[in-house]
Amino acid sequence: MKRRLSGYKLLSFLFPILIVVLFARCDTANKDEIQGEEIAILTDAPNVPPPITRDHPTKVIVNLEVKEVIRKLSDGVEYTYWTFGGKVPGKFIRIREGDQVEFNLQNHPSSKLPHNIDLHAVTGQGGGAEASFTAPGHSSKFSFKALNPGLYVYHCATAPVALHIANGMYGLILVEPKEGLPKVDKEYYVMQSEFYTQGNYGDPGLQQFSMQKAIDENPSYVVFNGAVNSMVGDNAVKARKGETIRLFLGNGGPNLVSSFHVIGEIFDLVYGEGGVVANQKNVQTTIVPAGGSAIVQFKVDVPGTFILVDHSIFRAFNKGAIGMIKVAGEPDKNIYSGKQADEIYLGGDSEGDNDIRQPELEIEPSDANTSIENIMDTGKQIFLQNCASCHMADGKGLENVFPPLANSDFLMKDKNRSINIVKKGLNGPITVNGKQYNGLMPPVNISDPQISAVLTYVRNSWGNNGGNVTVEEVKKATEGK
Ligand code: HEC
Ligand SMILES: [Cu+2]
Repeated sequence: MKRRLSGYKLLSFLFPILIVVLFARCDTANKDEIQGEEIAILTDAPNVPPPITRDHPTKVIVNLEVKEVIRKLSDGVEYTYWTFGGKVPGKFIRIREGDQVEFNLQNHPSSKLPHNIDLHAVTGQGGGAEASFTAPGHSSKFSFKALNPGLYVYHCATAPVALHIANGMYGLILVEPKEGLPKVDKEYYVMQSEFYTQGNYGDPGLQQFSMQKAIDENPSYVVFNGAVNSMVGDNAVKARKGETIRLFLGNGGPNLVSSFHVIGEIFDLVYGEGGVVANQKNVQTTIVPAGGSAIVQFKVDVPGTFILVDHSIFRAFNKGAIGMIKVAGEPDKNIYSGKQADEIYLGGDSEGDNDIRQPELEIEPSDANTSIENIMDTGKQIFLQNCASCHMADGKGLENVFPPLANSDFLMKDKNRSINIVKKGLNGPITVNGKQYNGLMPPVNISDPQISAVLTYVRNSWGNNGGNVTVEEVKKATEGK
């Protein structure tokens, strides 16, 4: 009797524990089991689908449509893009670690070619490439389990692979870790890539692909989000002072590695190569490999326009790799004062140093009776030594920075004004050939005969037709000014 009772007691004591343990086990099992299903929200750059708040994996259905479209590459320049979702880069896909993804790749009937998709997030043959090979007017289905969290590139892998990528077939898929990413205020999608066109940067019209330039890795365009200026001016992404921004960075290549930098900001955190561990703090420039990614996070402490660049810097100013983040809010003069003074600085401590800015060769036009050929020749040398570093040797200037002197309506309109510009410098907004410039040209420290020669050269070169500028005219124009 005593024994039976104690056995019963033991059972009644253990039973609730058993139940709890069973339930707990069920519960953890459920958290790793696929529950329900949903259709993935896909977004065009620079937008990112909302963070995932689920605490369990689900079946996610991704419907992605391949389309070949003609779109703007730059002002007056078009290109036939091959796209995942109608734009370059392709749609941003956001899923959760452990999700079971049903992937439907649809190739629009208007396509000329078959396409497929290789997602770097996929564990399996070709990242899905063979399974998703799809002829125009067809749709393919395959499934994968998102085993590894991280930010991954996807791209077309149909032969010739390099051509499909060069024409715009890439995008990003984020596999959020189970525990999610830390909360931030703004998330944006920025993908760099290059375009290899028959024409040079800015050559108008519908541009054809150049195989030779692609093989030489010499792109005409390096851009963020598929086109020049797609993140500039009204297309800039926005934030408010005090907010924390996360950028999901991708690089579609096909060839170049990006040295990604934001002018006037420091990345508080970098998740190198798109992994899920922030592995570095306080970074100025981060690498985004071709076919790879990175995540950067930073708080914006002051208002302003922060320029995104590939710090391989000719790509930024000459090939299009520029974007903008516009941060609104009240300035904080403690963190950044803005310009506090602009004073005359003569350099050195004695008069003797003042000839530093003189041309190395003293080129003086000899006599008033020299031939026009002679003056043009002298003027050209003065130009190359004093002006070409900004206005370029061919007088074409630099887009948005240095106005052209070649065919310049502004230059030719007013001879006296052009003399004064060389002598006194120029700043403030001007319009040259319909384009706005707002820069600063310092006074050029040359003699009156030199000004007369250089302006005679400039006003009679590269399509300008303006007669000569005499020394007398230079003297008169600057008198009393
Ligand atoms: C340090 C760069 C720099 C140098 C050197 C320079 N310029 Fe300029 N120049 C500029 C900038 C910038 C502007 C536009 C200023 C503005 O936006 O107000 C300009 C404007 C001009 C303009 C009027 C705009 C136009 O396109 O017609 C003329 C003319 C001109 N420069 C001539 C010259 C000549 C001639 C020399 C050499 C003797 C020279 N510049 C040297 C930067 C420079
Ligand atoms: Cu393709």
